[in-house]
This record gives sequence, C-alpha cells and structure tokens, in this order.
Amino acid sequence: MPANLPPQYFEAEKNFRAAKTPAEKIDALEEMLAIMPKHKGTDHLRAELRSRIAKLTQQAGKKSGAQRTSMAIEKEGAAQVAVIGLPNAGKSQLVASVTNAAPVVADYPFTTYAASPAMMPFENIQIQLIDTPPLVPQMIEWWLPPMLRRADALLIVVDLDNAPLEQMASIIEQLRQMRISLSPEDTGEEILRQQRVLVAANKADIPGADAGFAAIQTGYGEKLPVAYVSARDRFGLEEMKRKVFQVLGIIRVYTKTPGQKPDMNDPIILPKGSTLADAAEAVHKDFRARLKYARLWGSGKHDGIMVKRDHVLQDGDIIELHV
Ligand SMILES: Nc1nc2c(ncn2[C@@H]2O[C@H](COP(=O)(O)OP(=O)(O)OP(=O)(O)O)[C@@H](O)[C@H]2O)c(=O)[nH]1
Ligand SMILES: [Mg+2]
Repeated sequence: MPANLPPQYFEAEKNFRAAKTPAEKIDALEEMLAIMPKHKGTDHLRAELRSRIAKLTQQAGKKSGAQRTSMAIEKEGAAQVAVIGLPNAGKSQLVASVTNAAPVVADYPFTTYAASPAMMPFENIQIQLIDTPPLVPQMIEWWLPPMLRRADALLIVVDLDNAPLEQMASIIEQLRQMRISLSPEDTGEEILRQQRVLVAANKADIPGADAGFAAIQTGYGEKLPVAYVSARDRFGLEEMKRKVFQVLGIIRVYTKTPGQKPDMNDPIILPKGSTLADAAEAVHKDFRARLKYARLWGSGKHDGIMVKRDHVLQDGDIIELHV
C-alpha cells in the first residue's frame, strides 16, 4: 500500500537532515511521526520512526550537558509558560503588561515571528513567559510544537472581540495536531503531552466583551480555568497571575537552619504532592539518603513539629532539615 505522505512530511524530513544534535533530530522525527497519516500503508514507516526516536533518546540520555534545539528556550525561574493564540489576540501586549519586556505590539496580524522569553514576577517568584508567533495552520514553524510540548503550561490568549469560541476551537484543534491534549480524558496513543492550560479572555475593555466572556465560561469554564483580562488597560492581571501559579501545580518550600530565620525570598520549587524527602533531595542530592527527620512550620497545626520523610509538603511550608 502506498504511504501517500503529505508535503509537510518532506519539510520535516528536511529538518531532520539539517538537525545537528540528538535533541533536534528527535524533534524532527516526532514531527514526521505527527504528520504521517495513520493507516496500514504507513505502519512500517511509523514503527521505524518510533524506533529511531527511541535510539536517539537513549543516546541523548547518556551524554551529559543540556541538549536543546536551536529555538528551544532554556527554562528560567520557577516555571516556563508559553503564551499562545491566534493573530492579534493580544499575546505580546499581555507579555508586555506583566513583564519588563517590550515586544512589538501592533494592530496587524503576524507581528510576532519568533519566540521570546520574559520574566513575570509573582509574589516572591519569577515565572518565565514565552511570547510566540500566532497559531495559524500551515504557518507554524517546526520548532513550535516541541516548544509547546516542553513548556510547563500554556497560556491561551483569546480576543473577546473576535468570535472567541471559534478561536478556542481552532487553538484546541491545532494543539491536537501537535499531539498536545488539554483534557485528561483524551489519552489517544498519538498524544505526546497532556498540557496544563489557562485561558486569558482578553480585551475586556471593549464594549460587548462581557458577552464573549460569558460564552467562553459556558463553553470551557467547567474544564479549563479562565481569567477575564484587559492586557492593554491592565485589568484582571493580578488574578490572572495567581491562576497561572495555580495551574502550574507547584509549591514553594523554604529552608532554615536551627536558630535562624528562613530566607523567604528563595523558595525551593517543587511539584504539588512532593514529600520532605523530595525537598531534601532538591537541596542536595545526598540529602534524600541522609535525611533523618525535619522540623516543620507552616501547614502543620503545631509550629516546629517533627515530620518524617514521607510527609507531604504544602505551599509556604518552612523546613529545617536534620541529616
Ligand atoms: N482594546 C484592547 N486592545 C488590545 C488589548 N490587548 C491587545 N490589544 C490590541 O490588539 C492588537 C494586537 O496586539 P498584539 O499584542 O500585537 O497581538 P498578538 O497576539 O501578539 O499578535 P501577533 O503577534 O500578530 O500574533 C494591538 O492593536 C493591541 O493594541 C486589550 O486588552 N484591549
Ligand atoms: Mg505578538
């Protein structure tokens, strides 16, 4: 049976040949796999691609040091969040309003054509945002899907003044093409990543925006967190930042030495559900094994109580490790 491969496949194959590092090669192979239609005629090819990805992944794992694609943005701060959406939704304006960056904002589409990082302060931590080019089928650069899969969360910006429900549907469909799912029930074998997401319903300042917001709430509000914002007028941005933090599913834990105060500006960032042993390992790789017990302030009923290694930590906990 002929494979009947679409032209994008050969684009991706070209990227594969141009790739230099194992990470770049893996990205390109994943793209080829994502693009390849699924039928009997491609069974063999798909299996071959999967085995090449597996081999490269093994090789990459053996080498030390960071392996990354040319466009990949190194994570900084507590987490990395990609800001995505259709042309003109206000992605760059939103990034400009919550960070020190000054990306180009303009009233014509396709203003942004590269990905650029900027730090968003939230309380005592910094969250990295990546401003991205607009999501338009056929115009997506090959490096964008792996970038969106690798981010810790996605911030979807929707323009309330321009058929917001259609924008959401288009974005969700395009993410699916990138093998990213936003719903835990969607677990097809083609899905490479379940992504965390927050919707920023933008341009709240425009008359009639409230109707668009109500539509988004009705359509998606039960499944996805939604923030009602005006990036331009800086309305709702504090609330949005808090929701970004919540979506990330991270906690801040502070360490102290006996008799001293903790540094409340330098938390350890851990996934929700982490234990004392996980926190100890984050402080020093030998501490997981060496940890005897810790004293804990914060979520415990009694301040300074002794806790064991499997104790689950909460955001804001202060620990004093005894190793
Ligand atoms: N009224 C209003 N206009 C906004 C708001 N946010 C952005 N805009 C306008 O919307 C237009 C597009 O803004 P951008 O931030 O460049 O949009 P973008 O999503 O980055 O666009 P691309 O980079 O082309 O994908 C500009 O004219 C902005 O001034 C807002 O909250 N309210
Ligand atoms: Mg932009």
